[in-house]
Amino acid sequence: TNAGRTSLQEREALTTSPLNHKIISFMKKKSSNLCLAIDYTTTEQILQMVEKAGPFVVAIKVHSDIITDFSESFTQQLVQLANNLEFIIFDDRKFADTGNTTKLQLTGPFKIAEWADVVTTHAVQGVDSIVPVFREFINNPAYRLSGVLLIAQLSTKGSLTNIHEYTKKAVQIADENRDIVSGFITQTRISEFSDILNWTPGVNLDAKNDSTGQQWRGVEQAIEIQQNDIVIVGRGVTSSKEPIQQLKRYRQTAWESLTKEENE
Ligand code: 5IU
Repeated sequence: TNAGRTSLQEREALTTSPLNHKIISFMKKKSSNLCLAIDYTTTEQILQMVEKAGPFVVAIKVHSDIITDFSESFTQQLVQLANNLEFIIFDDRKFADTGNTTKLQLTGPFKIAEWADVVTTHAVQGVDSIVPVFREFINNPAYRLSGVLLIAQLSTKGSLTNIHEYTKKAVQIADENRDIVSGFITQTRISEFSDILNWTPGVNLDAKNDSTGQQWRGVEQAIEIQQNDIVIVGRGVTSSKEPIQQLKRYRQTAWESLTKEENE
């Protein structure tokens, strides 16, 4: 059941993050709590999918470092689509290095901070290598970057984030820095603060695992039982023969799960 879930309205009132305000407004407007993970490797494939999928999602997630023909023209087109179709751009870069290296990676050849609304970071490098670095970019209006998602739990089999103390420390970093940490990547809701959104990968309605450690579960488990807010779906949509049909199915299922109690 959704007992104890904070409604979107309450969250909107609680959050001071401009990024989360934007996301919640997209959620309400589109009746969607879906993020599409597009792990295609060419800009043409990605942009074609974004054009079709954009209206149904609140975020598009890419991995800039798997795109074989990455270019500035690609990110310009992506930003234009995001502005027109109203979704946020999420680069799943998973920073994990010293603060200085992270800074160089955010501005390096991919210029991530200029076009991504949000990026992921691990917590393993410690608070001082994360918070001041991201704060500098997020508070600078020259950059599009406006929030960071802290990886508290991975979806993969045998993940070391399952060591309880690790997740607890990650949550502490987020809880104390909610001006920049706008969300978690997590499997289950782990923070008491309702203004931090819980984004969850590892969702597939038709398969349980791949051959390289990924573990999937359904939407009901992810949203109603584990109390996440935003579903990240990849191959369930992108490997399908009818991706947009599947996308609509995930959107509908995930939104019904999220709003169940509010509608009852
Ligand atoms: N992703 C995960 N699990 C994690 C993290 C990131 O699956 O713990 I952190 C990414 C990997 C992929 C997407 O880009 O989310 C999920 O796609 P599939 O639904 O195709 O597995």
